[in-house]
Order: sequence, then C-alpha cells, then structure tokens
Amino acid sequence: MALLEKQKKLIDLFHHLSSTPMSEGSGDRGIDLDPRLQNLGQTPRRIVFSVFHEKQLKEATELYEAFIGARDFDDFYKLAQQARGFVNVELFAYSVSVAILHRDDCKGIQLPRIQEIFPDRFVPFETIYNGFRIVQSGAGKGNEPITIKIAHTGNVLDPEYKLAYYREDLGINGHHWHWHLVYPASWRSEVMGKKKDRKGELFFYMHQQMVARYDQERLAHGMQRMKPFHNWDEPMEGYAPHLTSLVDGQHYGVRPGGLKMSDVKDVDIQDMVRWRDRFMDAVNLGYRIDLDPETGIDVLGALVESSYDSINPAYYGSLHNWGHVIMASAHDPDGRYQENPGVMCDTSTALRDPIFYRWHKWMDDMFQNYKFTLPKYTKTQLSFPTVTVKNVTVNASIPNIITTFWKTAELEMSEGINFGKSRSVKCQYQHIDHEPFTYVIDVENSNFSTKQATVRIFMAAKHDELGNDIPLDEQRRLMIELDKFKVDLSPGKNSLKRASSDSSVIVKKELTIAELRAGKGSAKSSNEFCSCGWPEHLLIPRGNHRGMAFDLVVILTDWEEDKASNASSKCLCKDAVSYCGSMDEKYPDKKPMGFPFDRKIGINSLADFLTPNMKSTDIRLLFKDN
Ligand code: CUO
Repeated sequence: MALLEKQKKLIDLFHHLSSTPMSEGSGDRGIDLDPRLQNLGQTPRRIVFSVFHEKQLKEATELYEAFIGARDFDDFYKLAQQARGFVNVELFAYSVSVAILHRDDCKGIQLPRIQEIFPDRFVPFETIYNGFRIVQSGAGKGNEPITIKIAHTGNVLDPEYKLAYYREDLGINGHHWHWHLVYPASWRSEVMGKKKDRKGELFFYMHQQMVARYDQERLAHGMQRMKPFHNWDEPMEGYAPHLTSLVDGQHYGVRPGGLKMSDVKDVDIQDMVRWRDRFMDAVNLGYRIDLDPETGIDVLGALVESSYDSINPAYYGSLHNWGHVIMASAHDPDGRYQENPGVMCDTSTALRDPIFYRWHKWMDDMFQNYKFTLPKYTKTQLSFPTVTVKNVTVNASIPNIITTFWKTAELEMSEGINFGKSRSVKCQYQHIDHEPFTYVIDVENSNFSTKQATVRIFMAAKHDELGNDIPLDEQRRLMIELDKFKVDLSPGKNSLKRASSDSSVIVKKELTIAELRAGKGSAKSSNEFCSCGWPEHLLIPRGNHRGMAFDLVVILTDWEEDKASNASSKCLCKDAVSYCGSMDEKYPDKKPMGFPFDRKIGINSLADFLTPNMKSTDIRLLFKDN
C-alpha cells in the first residue's frame, strides 16, 4: 500500500473522534470481537483518560502492544478500527498514536497533531461554542471558513496570568504529548523488541529544560523564579483552564487557590512521602541501590517517573505519575462530585497549569541532589586540546540582539470537532515568535588534520529578580540547550555558521491534517521529519522591552569521544535529537545530557569556568510588543 494511502487511512481513525457514538460499527463488543481485544474496554468509553493513572495506562499499554504486534498494516488497521468502536476514546487516540510511531510499516507516516485531533484540550470552550453558534446560524457565504479569536482564560488579578500565553501555548503542549508518545512510561523493551536508550535520563533532562525555560520566561516579566513544590500540606495556587472535554461534555476541573493535596482512591499522600524518603535514602546513603556516575541518573529518572524500567516499583512507588493524578484531583479527591480531573491528568494539557512547573522543579531538585554527589568535571574532561573557540557572534538584524514579537496563527478545529456541517472552523490565536538568527563561530584547529567536533550551544539569563548577577552554580540550572551538532574542523581557521532553524531541539515544521491528506511530508519528500521537538517559535525566551541580558555559551568537544558506539544514520526521525533522541537508535551523544552544566561547578563566574574550547557571548533578547 502506498504511503499516502496509509497516511490517509490512519488520519481517518482520528476524524471526529470526540463525537464517536458509545459504540460504533464492527467495534461493538458483541460482534466478532478480535480475541486480542477481549480484555479491553475497562476504562469507560467517554471519560477523560489519564496516561498517569496506573490502571488506565495498563489498558492503554495492552492496546498499543496489540497494535504493534499486529501481523501487517492491514491487520493493524482492522484491529484499530475495531478498537476505535468500543474502547475509551482518548485512550484509543493515545494507543494508536504510540503504535503509528513505532510500527516499522508506518515509518514515514506523520502523526496528525494532537491540537487538531482534540482541539477541546487546547481551545477554551467559549471559543468552540462560538464556532457551533456561527455554524448553526448559517452565517457567512456557503462554506467559507469561519475564524474565531481564542478566548482569554483569566486576567491580571491572578499574577500567574501574565504567563498564560506561554503555559497555554498550543505548541509546547503538543510537544509534551508527543514526547510521552515517543517515551511511554510503560514501554517494555524486551516485548517490543526496541530499546529506548537512556529513557530515564531523558525524562529528567527534557523536563529539566522545560522548567529552566519557564523560569526564564518569568524573569523576563520581572517575576520570581518558581518556588518548587515542597510541602505536602501546602495550599496550591489556583488554575481555571476554561476547557470542556467534548468526550464527556464536562469541563476540566478548576482548582481554586488554597486547595491542598489529598489522598485519592488508589494512593495516599503518606505513600508519596514514603517514596520520596526512599529516593533520598538511595541518593544520599546509597541505601539498597548502586548508582554508577554514567547510568545513575538514568536509573533514577526511571524510578521517579516511575516507568516500566524502574528497578523496584513496589519499593519506590510511582511518585511522578501519581503526583499528576493527585494534583488533577485536588478539587474532588474522592470523586464525590463526579467532576472531571484538572489538566494535570494529561500530557497534552498539563503544561497549562502553573503547578506543573513547580511539581517538576521539585523533582528536578531531587535529581540535582543526586548530581551533587558526582565529582565536578576536571579541566581535562572539559577541554578539547588543540581546538580553540576564538569568537562567537549571533547574527540577527542587529548583531547579538534577537528580537521577539507576537505572531498570529490559526488552528483548524473541524477535523477534530463535528460542528454538524462540513465547514472549516478555525480559531485564531497569538504566540510569541522570534526573528531567525545565525550563530557565527570562529574556531582554530591547531592539528595538522581535520578534527570532528560536537558543537553545544546553551543560553541562560545573566541577572536574577533583583538585577544581580546569577552565581554560576545557579545559572547552570537555567542553561537551556539551543543546539547541538557535529562539524568537521579543517586545520587552521574555521568559520562555522549555523541557522537557528536547524536547532537540534526543535521540530522543523508541523503539517496540518489538510496538508497531510494532500500528500505533503510523505517519505518521498526530501524533508522527512517525525514531529517530536520543542516548537521553533519558543526556541528562545521572550526577553523584555529593554533587551534582557543572556550569556550564550558555545562549547566544542571531541566527536570521537562523544559519539555513541553503535548509532547508525538510517533512522528517518532524528530532527530534535537533543530532547527526543534518535528513534530506534542510541542517544547520539555519550556525554551526560546537559553537559557541562549538569553537575556542580564550584566556581562563581562563567569566565573562570571556560576552557579554550568554550566561549561565551553577551546577547540580548528584545521583545517588541507589536
Ligand atoms: Cu512530562 Cu510530568 O511528565 O509531565
């Protein structure tokens, strides 16, 4: 079957998913149910699914394993059609997405964006309701597209509202959903026949980076960096998502300010306290665990999540996943009001909630606690003898000043939502974007032969909330990775140029469902990509009107030492390797993720830390409020 044909068939599996009937067609359990689906359908069909909830994830895992195990594409497709008819609608979307990303006969197929599959997880219901009203009234000419501006979700009486544009950004929430599809917590390598290299470490690192980015967005607004969640009795800030699930017709839970975490049906706060204590004993006392500097963080990442790879889930529990569930249930912990969970229940909505970042910063502190136990990097480990970085400039319209601004975008909602008539209904929203820029890096290679190097580019704010310099050991935790790539250095002088759009952390271009149906992005096209990665428009923080000061740091290391031993270059999906890895291959960089800022430095100024193979440059992020 041609790739485009497969692509179209798979897109149809998602079409108007939220309005599928209670059971449909051959999926009805009573009629010829495939034995591989016999145990499924336990999660009620029309409730909000939580990938963080142990029992729901178990069912989703059974389903994606059945999909991945299907004999061939036709077998997979038939199985998926049948499952679509009776399992939980959102659980189906999750499992079929995991399968599409991992089946060999789906290579080259682009997963439709979750924003288009379930717009109700991204767009306030006021906006969607407006769409219904306009369609039903028959306004406008014939089938001309309807475009509605997205509604606000609060106002400045809530200090956190200043950052709603960031937390509610469609791209970052879409990224988070996709990342957890590529790295399912329940992935069983030995059953699936594909190992997820350094999955636990990447769980730590990708989330650490999201937290670092958010803290710098706060500094740009003159706000304090987040206080990590730290106290089980602490009243939490509120959040009202303004979302209504079209799967069950209920709004997502609202958390008024001041609520605390409570026991839920399957787990107690006491369990959480105990699991956290056990983690700290493992890290600080080495109790019941042997952590090796190379793999320790990977073991701990898996243990905290907790993923299938956790070394002892019975003992260390599932701190992270249950935390999401408990926080999502704060407004109705024992379910007496039969409310929907809050947005923390799902990977495509959790980033909207301010508590997400505080929860993950708390876990990041736990991981850092482990990193503190590792020896500092020596000058030898940091150096690349014979290679000197002479100068770094960021070329934008003004050198070393990058401008950010608002940009208007649209989301087609009628692929996901059945408005009753076949008409395009779009919502229009604004997001932060930046001008394109280029790094120019002058490097001297004093060897007589060509050297291969890994170029690592990071950036972090220079000043804290009070305008004081941030000490390096604090600043290192704000370092966001902008890019990492391999270069050949000729003997003598080299001038390297690299465009911001080539970054190893971003997804290059995300196609709409209409574009996918039209055949754009099929494997035959030259720019194959697999849609995992941070959105390009948020590659850098917003900055401020004065031009917020950042240190941009470029580090060259020896590729011969960095390269993963058996990484091949066959894989189609390797765009955003820094955050997403290289699908079906080893993580391509052997160094710890975040190197050289992942460990304690013990030096106060960046200038004193740098070896000749590193260089820092002062840059400014200038926000122009258009
Ligand atoms: Cu990605 Cu808490 O895992 O969200």
